[in-house]
Amino acid sequence: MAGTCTVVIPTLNEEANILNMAKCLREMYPDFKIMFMDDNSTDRSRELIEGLNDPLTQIVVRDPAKSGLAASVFDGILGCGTDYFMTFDCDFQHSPSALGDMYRKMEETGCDLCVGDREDRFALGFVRWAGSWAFNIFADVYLLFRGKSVTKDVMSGLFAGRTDVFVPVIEENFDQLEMKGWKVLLDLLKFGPKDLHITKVKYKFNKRAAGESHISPRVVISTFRQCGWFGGICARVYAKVKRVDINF
Ligand SMILES: Nc1nc2c(ncn2[C@@H]2O[C@H](COP(=O)(O)OP(=O)(O)OP(=O)(O)O)[C@@H](O)[C@H]2O)c(=O)[nH]1
Ligand SMILES: [Mg+2]
Repeated sequence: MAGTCTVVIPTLNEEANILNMAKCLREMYPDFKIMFMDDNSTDRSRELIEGLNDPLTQIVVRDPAKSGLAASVFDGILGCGTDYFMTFDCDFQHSPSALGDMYRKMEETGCDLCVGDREDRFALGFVRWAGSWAFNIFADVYLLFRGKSVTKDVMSGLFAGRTDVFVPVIEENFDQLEMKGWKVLLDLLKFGPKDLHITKVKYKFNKRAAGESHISPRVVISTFRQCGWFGGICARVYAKVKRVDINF
C-alpha cells in the first residue's frame, strides 16, 4: 500500500502566495495532506485557506508564545499523522514537482530521509551562496564530530522524512531543539540516529514568487547556536558585530 503524506509549510504573512500554493499543490497531489503552520499572520492568510473548505488542507494558527519557523515545522511533523512528512516553503522557491520526486524516492528506496538538492545555488546571488556553502561545511564538521549522518545540503528547507523515525527524535530531544531557528534538518540530523538511510533529489531553486522575505541576522545566529559550544561562541561574536540581541 502506498504511504500517506503531509506537506508541512511554515508560513508568516504569505497572503501573496498562500492561495496559489494551496491550489497548485492540491491539483498536483490530490491525496497529500497540506498543513500550513502559521505564526499568527496579520494578513489574510487564514481566511484564504479556510475559504477553500478543503478537508485535506489545514491552516494551523499557532500559539504566539511558541512562535518560530523551526517550532512550526516540528509541530507539523508531530501532528501530521501520516507515514511521511515533507517540509516546503510557501513562496515557490522550492519547485512543487520536487515533492512528487521525493515521494517516489521514499517509496522506492524505503529511505528514512530524502533531501532536496538545489540545482542552481546561485539563484539567490553570490553572498547567500557563499554563506550557505560556508555553513554547510561548518555544520558537516560538527555533525561528523558527533558521529552523525551528513547530507549534501544540510541547510535545505526542502526534505521528506519518515514520521515513525523522526517523531521520536523530536519528542525525546524537544528541550534541546532550536525552536527559534530555521535549520530543521540540521537538528534532525544532530539528534537523529547515527545510521540514517538518506537519499536526495535535485530540484530547481527559484526566486521568491511574491511577498516579503523574512530572512534576518537571527537566521545566522540560530544556525551557529545549533553547532555546539564553538557555534555558540560564533553566534555571540556575530550578534555583537551585527548589534543584535542574542536572546530571542
Ligand atoms: N511559521 C513561521 N513561518 C515562517 C517564519 N518566518 C518565515 N516563515 C516561513 O518560512 C518560509 C521561509 O521563509 P522565507 O522568508 O522565504 O526565507 P528564505 O527562503 O530563507 O528567504 P528568501 O530567499 O528571501 O525568500 C516561508 O514559507 C515563510 O513564510 C516564522 O517565524 N514562523
Ligand atoms: Mg523564501
